[in-house]
Amino acid sequence: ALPSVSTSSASVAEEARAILARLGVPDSAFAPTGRPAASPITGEVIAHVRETTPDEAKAAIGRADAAFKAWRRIPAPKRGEFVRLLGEELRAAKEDLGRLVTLEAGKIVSEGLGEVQEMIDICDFAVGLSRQLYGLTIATERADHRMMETWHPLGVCGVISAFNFPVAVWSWNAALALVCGDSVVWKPSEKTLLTALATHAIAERAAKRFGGVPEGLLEVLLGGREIGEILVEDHRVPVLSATGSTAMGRQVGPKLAARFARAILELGGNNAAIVAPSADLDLALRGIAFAAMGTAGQRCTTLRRLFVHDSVYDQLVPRLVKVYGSAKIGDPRTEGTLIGPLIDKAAFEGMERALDEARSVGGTVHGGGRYTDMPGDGVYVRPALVEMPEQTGPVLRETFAPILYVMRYTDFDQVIELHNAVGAGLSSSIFTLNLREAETFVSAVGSDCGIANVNIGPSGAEIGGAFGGEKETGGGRESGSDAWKAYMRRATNTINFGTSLPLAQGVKFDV
Ligand code: UN1
Repeated sequence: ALPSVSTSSASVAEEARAILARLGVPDSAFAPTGRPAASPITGEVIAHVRETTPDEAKAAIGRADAAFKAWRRIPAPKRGEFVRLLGEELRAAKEDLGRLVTLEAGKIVSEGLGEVQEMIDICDFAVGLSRQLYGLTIATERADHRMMETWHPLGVCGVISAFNFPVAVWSWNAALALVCGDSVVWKPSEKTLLTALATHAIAERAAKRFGGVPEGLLEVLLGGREIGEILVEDHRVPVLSATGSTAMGRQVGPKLAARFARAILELGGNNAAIVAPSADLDLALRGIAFAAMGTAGQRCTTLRRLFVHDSVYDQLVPRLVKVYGSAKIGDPRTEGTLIGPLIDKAAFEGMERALDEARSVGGTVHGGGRYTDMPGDGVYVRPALVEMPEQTGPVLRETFAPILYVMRYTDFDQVIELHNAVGAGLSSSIFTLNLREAETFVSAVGSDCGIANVNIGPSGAEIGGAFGGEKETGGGRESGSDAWKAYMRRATNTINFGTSLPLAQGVKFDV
């Protein structure tokens, strides 16, 4: 059970517990022997969460499978009504849930709220979509025939999500899956169990208001990797969306392929921006600062590589170094803070390793290192800007921390090649006022990423577009555009309303 809450001078843990109680997370979710859920702000343990056992996980998938069989019979616009209620409940809970994201994941307040707004946005999108799950009517070569395609619900949709967007990623998948007629089994990051419990409680409220939601439509599995593996391996889960590192994707992808399940993989990014000679440098500076330092460098869309044209390098980079030196680091609850804590000590160690390696291959490091001016055991770092002689060593991989590698360039074609010469292919951007450069960057011969922007940074996408990337990013697409198709199965139907049986391709088979 949750210890009682005193509201005066609330610590992180006390405030989080008060929110959990307000959002209706039941006492049964907690147990003294459970997994400790800590806040990266101070390192305090907020609560001990009861983990899901393997047997419970299998039972939950079974319930979800049964729920799917009932849910698929509900007309899609009615399913949309459930998602509309979910959006309403999220609106009502926005302050609390956003705050809990801050307390459990360490995001600054406006980013915590922004994450919940993203959940609301995808619900709105999905409600409209629930009346637009269009198939085609196709011209047929046979007389008195009609050919069409129909989109049907697919089954249980598994969702494995990461700590850095602890609630939004679930919603991108769940809102679409639900209107598509699927049930959803969610395995959140073991680092953000509390926001998952809170989200589940909010969804339960929407379910109660809707009435008649089949039991098991939304399930949550809490635990470590073993629990995720159960979801990956269970043949009753025909589609699985997994967000995390490329290393995780390499494990999960083949297992899904082996049982012919559909994979929606959202893996690592090594996102770059190009600053061209004509760039609006004030705008570029702000775009770069948010994309590289926001969320303490822990977005999959974080800007990690910056190519600056030789002719503007000495104007831009010293200004950037100054911004890096003055960006406010600290408690993400405090107004004015731009950079909150890293999720844990391992993240800091990864950052240190990358910076050491950068130095060893000729990089000049500005900033970096632990920021120790903080009470408690949170892991705070100074963001690092590293001037690199070339794209080599740690620049070629994703380190989930606020490190920006900066390189000079002179030739546009060459910089496009360098831009694309990394494993990941998630997001990208160019700052330029030159039409040819801008259009080339977003053309077939430009950026090879799933997201390519002009005069804004690579992060902070809205939900209307399909989100995801190519190459080692895994190829999955979530959220907007036609990403919904991954959550459904397509049937092609040919209907003969005539009295003869013409065969396609003119084949004769007279018996
Ligand atoms: C992630 O970091 O996992 O585009 C997703 C963005 C956010 C999503 C990031 N809308 O930065």
